[in-house]
Amino acid sequence: MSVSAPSKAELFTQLDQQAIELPSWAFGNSGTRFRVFGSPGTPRDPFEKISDAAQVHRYTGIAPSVALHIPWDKCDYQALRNHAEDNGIRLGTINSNTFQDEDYKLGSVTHSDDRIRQKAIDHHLDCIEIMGQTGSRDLKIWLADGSNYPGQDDIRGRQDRLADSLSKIYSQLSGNQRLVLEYKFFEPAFYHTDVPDWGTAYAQVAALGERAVVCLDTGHHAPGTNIEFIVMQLLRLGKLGSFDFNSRFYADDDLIVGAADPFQLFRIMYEVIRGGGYGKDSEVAFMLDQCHNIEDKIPGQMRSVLNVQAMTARALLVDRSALATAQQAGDVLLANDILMDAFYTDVRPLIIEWRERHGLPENPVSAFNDSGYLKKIAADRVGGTQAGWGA
Ligand code: RM4
Ligand code: MN
Repeated sequence: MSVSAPSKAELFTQLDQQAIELPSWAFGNSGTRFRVFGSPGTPRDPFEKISDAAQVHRYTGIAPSVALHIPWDKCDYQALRNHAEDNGIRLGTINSNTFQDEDYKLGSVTHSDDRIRQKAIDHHLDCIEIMGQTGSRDLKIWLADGSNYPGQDDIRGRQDRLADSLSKIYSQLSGNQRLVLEYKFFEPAFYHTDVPDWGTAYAQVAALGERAVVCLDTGHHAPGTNIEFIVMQLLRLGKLGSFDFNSRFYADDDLIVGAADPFQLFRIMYEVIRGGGYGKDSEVAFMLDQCHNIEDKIPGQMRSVLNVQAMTARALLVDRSALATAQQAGDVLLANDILMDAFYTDVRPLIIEWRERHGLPENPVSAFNDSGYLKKIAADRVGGTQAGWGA
């Protein structure tokens, strides 16, 4: 059955179902290989990161959870969970980290040394234990594993060891927990990466079982890649687990999502909706994976979630029944027009009305800026070490 453009009431009901998870690391100082610029009031521990993330939800209404990175966010997890709940949000995905330890120079879960491979597996088992305490559903794995020179290592042997390590990790999940494998085409390894693309991630998770799925980070593809095609294919195969949203101009730039190419974000959201990946019956998780190097972090995160909301609203407006008719008739230009018509719709007044109905400010970013929160944390958070990349 085809679906036509939703009425305003239907659109609002759909927008009510939006939930975007924030990355704890977006609130710390982070950046490029060059200078990491600090800002006053930057969190000094995971609790302060959660307080800042709660501000994003308070003003936008669509960012109810925060992803943690282990060991960056190592702390008393029960206390952190209570702190999140006291602030009206919850803890989300647990991200493992096997890219900052001396032992992992030549690989982690793919390493040929049994001791190092076991150490990397054990780290994931610790993460699963943490998930029990935080109440998290997803264990997200991104690996820096790869090689820099042809012949440096046996790329097939590494793939076999990857499969073996992942199955050991997967076997420890319980209930509705999921293993989410993220791919990235290059960096830090430059010759080959062990999980470079969606096909490899798919092959690895398909071998594990139903609760193993793929994470699509929008910054992890070669320039010109048709990302919405990958979205369609993973949804079609039932293996799209989650998104890491960000924008790129060149490599893995981790900029505000929708900043570089809002049209691409629209196309992605259209395929998500068309493929059943949006709404209460879907398990697809929508997360941000971003770094704010020169802009204020809290409003930077707000801008990101608002960009996702705006492109979701436009994608929801596509008249899918008219589109299907035009496609079936082979009317190339009309079909394209129908899609573009939704993309060109100014949804700002609609979203302002949606916010009004939820008691949210008309302009979340300026309401936050007027609240004095940034001034307050700059004054309060003195002393200690600011959290940063690797904190
Ligand atoms: C990686 C990858 C992961 C994120 C880390 C911080 O490039 O995108 O999702 O956890 O960066
Ligand atoms: Mn990512």
